[in-house]
Amino acid sequence: MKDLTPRPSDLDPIEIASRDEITALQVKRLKWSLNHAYDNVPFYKASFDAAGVHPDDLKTMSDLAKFPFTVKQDLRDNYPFNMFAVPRDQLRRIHASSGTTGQPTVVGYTENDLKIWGSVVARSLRAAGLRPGDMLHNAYGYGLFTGGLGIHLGADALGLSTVPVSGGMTERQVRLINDFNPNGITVTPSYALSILDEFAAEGLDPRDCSLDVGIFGAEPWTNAMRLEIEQAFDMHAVDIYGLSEVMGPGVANECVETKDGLHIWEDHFYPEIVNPETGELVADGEEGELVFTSLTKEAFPIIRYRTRDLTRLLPGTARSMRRMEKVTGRSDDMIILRGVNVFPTQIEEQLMTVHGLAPHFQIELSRPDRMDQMLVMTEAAAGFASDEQRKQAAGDLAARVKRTVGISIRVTVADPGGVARSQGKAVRIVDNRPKS
Ligand code: DLL
Repeated sequence: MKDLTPRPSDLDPIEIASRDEITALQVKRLKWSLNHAYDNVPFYKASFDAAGVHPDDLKTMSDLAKFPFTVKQDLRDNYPFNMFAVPRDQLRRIHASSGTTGQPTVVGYTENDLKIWGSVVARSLRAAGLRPGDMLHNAYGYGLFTGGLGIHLGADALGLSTVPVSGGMTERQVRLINDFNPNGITVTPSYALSILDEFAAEGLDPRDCSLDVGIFGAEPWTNAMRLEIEQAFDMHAVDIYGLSEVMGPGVANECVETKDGLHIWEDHFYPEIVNPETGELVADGEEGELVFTSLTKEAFPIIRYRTRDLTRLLPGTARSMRRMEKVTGRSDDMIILRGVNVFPTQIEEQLMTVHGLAPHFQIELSRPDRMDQMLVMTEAAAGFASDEQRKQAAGDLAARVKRTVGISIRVTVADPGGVARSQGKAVRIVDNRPKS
């Protein structure tokens, strides 16, 4: 793999500034952001007042813990535009979550917000090893989803030439990669695997293609999956994180030279980790739920937003800004199986080590006889089609999960291509348990 380490002189000075400088900037910006939210969004005025706090109470960053949380339901209750802090004519863009689980969440951006979004995505793409003049194959979906257009903004800001291919039409993805020779690809890790399958189906070796780096996010994926993708394409694979409520992609990104977790662009997004049950702050290094406060957003300031994503904060390495460990999963995706907490990423981690299984899977939950059961639906890797080989692989996966996670599961191994694919975020859990 190519050495893609960016030159220090190419970085934004704040990326390698001292912690004192970063904190001073954060305090200044946080004061502005709290006042901006309080003065312009009735929801924040009411919630701060109810908690007995005022933006003037913030003297240091630790005072932020006195302020109330914001949760997804608050955004739904204020559908579509009541969380916005600027008049409608100041808006330049609207995005929204898919809303498959209820009322969609709508977010907005001013011109300045778009500029900042472009700058943090540019920083992310540069951290991944891309440089001005490179070509980017952008296979995140374009539309209300922030992935496609958010990455596009950053690619423009960095000076890349973008192929705005969006998700889907997998044969065309492969053709364009082979014909255009892009340096990088941005795509969900699960859809990257579908693209990989298409290379194989066409008898092409993905290691021969031009890609030097893939920038994967929008859903959880493991280091085991990183290795699989890196080896298959002979390219670097780095993690990009973000959420619409906080901005979109580019809230945090891994550096290609270290690949040790995602540096949070703390000059714009302030992270905290709380205990998901009690809401109490936990120290850096401890696992918990990630909470974000925007420091510079105009149209849609967000204060102490409970992301439901589970991770921990770590000190900076390649940059001064703190890192978040790869997200284990969302608290909503945590399965409690006969008392044991399980995340789909734990199944993925084991699956990747089993010989003869392809890296695709879906988890089906059911409750026969009032006992929860987990069925992991996998598929055979090409060349592992015999009944004997499949039986062995299924048994191997069940044994590994039993040993490492501590639960008994059933495993099916379908023909290659037998597990449902997505063109964006993978659907990992199919919950057939009766609704209580
Ligand atoms: O998924 C933004 C995005 C687009 C990020 C492209 C990265 C690349 P939403 O649709 O609002 O926004 O979904 C946000 O997706 O709270 C996480 O649960 C999950 N997520 C995003 N990035 C990662 C990641 C975009 N790198 C939700 N690892 C978040 C794990 C991720 N989960």
